[in-house]
Amino acid sequence: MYCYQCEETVKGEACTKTGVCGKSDEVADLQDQLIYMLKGLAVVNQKAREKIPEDSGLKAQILKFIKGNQKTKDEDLEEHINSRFMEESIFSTVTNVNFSNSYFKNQIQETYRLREGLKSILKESGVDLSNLPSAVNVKPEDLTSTPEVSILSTENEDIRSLRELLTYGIKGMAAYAYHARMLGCTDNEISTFMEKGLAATLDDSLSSDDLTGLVLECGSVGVKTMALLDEANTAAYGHPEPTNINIGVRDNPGILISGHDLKDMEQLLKQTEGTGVDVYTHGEMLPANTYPAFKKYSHLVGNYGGSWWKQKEEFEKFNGPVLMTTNCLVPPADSYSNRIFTTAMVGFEGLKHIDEMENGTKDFSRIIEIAKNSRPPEKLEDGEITAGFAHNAALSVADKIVDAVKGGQISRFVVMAGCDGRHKEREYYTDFAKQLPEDAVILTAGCAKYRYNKLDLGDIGGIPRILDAGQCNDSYSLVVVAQKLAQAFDLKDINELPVSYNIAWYEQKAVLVLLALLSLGVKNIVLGPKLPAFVSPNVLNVLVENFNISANTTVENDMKRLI
Ligand code: FSO
Ligand code: SF4
Repeated sequence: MYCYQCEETVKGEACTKTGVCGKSDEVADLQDQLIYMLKGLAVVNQKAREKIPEDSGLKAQILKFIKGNQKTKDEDLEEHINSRFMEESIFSTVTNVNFSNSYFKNQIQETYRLREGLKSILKESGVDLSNLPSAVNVKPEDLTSTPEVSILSTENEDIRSLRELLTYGIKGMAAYAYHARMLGCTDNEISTFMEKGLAATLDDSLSSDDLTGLVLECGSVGVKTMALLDEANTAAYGHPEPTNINIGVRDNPGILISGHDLKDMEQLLKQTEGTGVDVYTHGEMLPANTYPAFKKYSHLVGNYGGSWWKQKEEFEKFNGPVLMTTNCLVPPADSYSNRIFTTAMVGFEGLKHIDEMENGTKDFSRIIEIAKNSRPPEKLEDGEITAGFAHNAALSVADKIVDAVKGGQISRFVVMAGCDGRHKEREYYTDFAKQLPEDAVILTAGCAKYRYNKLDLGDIGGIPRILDAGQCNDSYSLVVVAQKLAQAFDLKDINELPVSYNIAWYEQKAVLVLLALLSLGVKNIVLGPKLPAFVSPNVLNVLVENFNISANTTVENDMKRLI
């Protein structure tokens, strides 16, 4: 294995024996093989998209094949040629999503079947499929002896770096596009970009400049993807509202739900209503407590615990079953693994999995039955945290914010969005939040907030000093707010706002968020706790020259340069 896609990679270089995340050598290799197969499928998809407009019968033929061959639920082929399958497969390779050998073996076979089926239909229609990259023709049984599957097969370290940066951005995009799709929102531009980007990583004729252009394009399609997911979430569940979220417990048995999938949240709340079982959020599901459609359920008690990496200790104490809807799953201890359920792309050998049914819904009754016989959760803490400042709520107090800036009560906003992680060095973010001047306001999204969202930082004229927009994808909200503030202050460039960026990253969704910010022209981002291992010195230079990105240093030093 050679994996360096996340921030916690060994020695800031790569995991080569086993993953810090718990991923085995075999699963890491299978993930690389799947990504390689998907690149081949992306090339074939592109060929189909080119041909369909000039061959009306082809579309019906492909649709018939796809529907008969795999679990795609795509209705409209032209829009969604294998898109759901692609999104699911790519998403499953994101850090901490799926650890299951059998899942990846099966997905590789599915990719092969789809690819070969599409190829034979295209050949019959006279499409020339010669001179295509070998990923278009490789057989699953030959993957282990195919050198190109390995990241290291790209010898030029800058080309390798850009290919991986693009691939990881696409991984984040696939995850967000999948959640939007679950709520009925799709965009053909996103699907075609994912294919274009994956195919580009196989193309030896592309230069560093070409790939850099694609990396930035990934960021701008990333903005669209986050906007689409925002639209999907808010259309289905309303706009998040400022909410004081309970972090204590009640005496009933409970179910803990983690991850990002709000549709799973909705179904769980509906199915648990009136059963005597409470529902608590964990990690990235915390913002669900701020959506009007979920707040109306009195058995949604609040949030339990902290961010993803604390789950071993916290799931143990929760006593009831836990539903993992997306990352981040930590390989569970035996003591509680029998009450962990995975769904969607999350997988771990031996854990129980809830699949979607034919009608697109899920049956959580097995989880509810276990909950009924569980002890209530053990109390971890008491009190409340405030969240729900996505763009709609933040902009509803925009006048107040603008006045506070003009009046000097607020001197600066610091975007401290992104991720949390296991390592002690992330205490930096707690210390940074504590040491901020009292007239600075934190804008956050993602699980990074758990490093400081329980601190009592107070408010400025009724505006909380931590404005939490929601999940990592809700970083989009922060951009909307920054753009509106720039308008209110009559500034042409958002970099002229009194906003600094001190961002923490961990996995590939954060890579997409970062690329999205760069595509919007955001400069001077400080990134930590470590710079990505997959960014080569020359690629870093490009980022420094164009965007003045830098690594975080010490709290004292960064405070001076950011505030
Ligand atoms: Fe990931 Fe980061 Fe969303 Fe966290 S991007 S790690 S679990 O902030 O949030 O999925
Ligand atoms: Fe290592 Fe991160 Fe890859 Fe896991 S995802 S194997 S921790 S680099």
